[in-house]
Amino acid sequence: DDQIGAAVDYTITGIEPGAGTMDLAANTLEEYDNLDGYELEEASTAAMISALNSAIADEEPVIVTGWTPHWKFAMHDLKFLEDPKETFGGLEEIHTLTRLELSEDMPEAYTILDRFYWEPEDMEYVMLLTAEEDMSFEEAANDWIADNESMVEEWTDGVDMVDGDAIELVATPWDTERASAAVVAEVLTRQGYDVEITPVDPSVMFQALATGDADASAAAWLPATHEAFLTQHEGEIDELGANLEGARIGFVVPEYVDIDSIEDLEP
Ligand code: PBE
Repeated sequence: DDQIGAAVDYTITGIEPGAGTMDLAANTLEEYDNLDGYELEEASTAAMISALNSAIADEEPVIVTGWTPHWKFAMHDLKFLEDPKETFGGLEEIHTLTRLELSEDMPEAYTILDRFYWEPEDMEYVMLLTAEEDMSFEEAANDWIADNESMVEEWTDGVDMVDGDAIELVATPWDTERASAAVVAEVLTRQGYDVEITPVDPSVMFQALATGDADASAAAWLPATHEAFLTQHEGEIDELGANLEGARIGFVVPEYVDIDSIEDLEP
């Protein structure tokens, strides 16, 4: 079908303007000549989901900025549009970061944060419990931990208990990061920490770690989504590597939309 662009009014439905995804989407519109005249609409994740839901209810085309892991892929048949110019970076990982001194100040927490690693299915499980079973992220995290005690034991193996030390996690406000923050917070709480989670925009998250205002985060999407923020704070943040591999961001459409690539969108 060559009428997708006209049918969506040459509009891509975006999310919160502070998301890394929005910067990469804006760059995508610039890099693909066929997207001249398309607009990226700033919205919220909730508005993006409802645009997706109502388009799917009517079997109409819709193009959104999307990412996986996310429960929207469990609820609907969706696909990423291929991105031959890789303006969305290809395969993404989610990384753990801490402030520079954390390894010395809180070696117990640091070791656990450094070991924290799970699979997209694990994160999806926690997210789905909140989206479909109406659980809080804390309840869902506890549910996941109960099913995965052996994994948690690997992260905490040989680590000393602490006595109520305060630790502040920063996380971005999307479900992916609410899920990982809730699991990390629960594991650290069991280790004796007094954990606070502060939800902030990506730019604030990187800044808080660079200045030492916050201790740690499991919410950095790399190498592409948050690359600009990491580069901005080069040498000011301890980067502990991936806690999840196989993430992805990009333009997402319902499966029935009859194109496969960003390049198939008619100007
Ligand atoms: N996201 C979800 C965020 C990070 C987590 C992909 C929407 C973003 O900054 O784009």
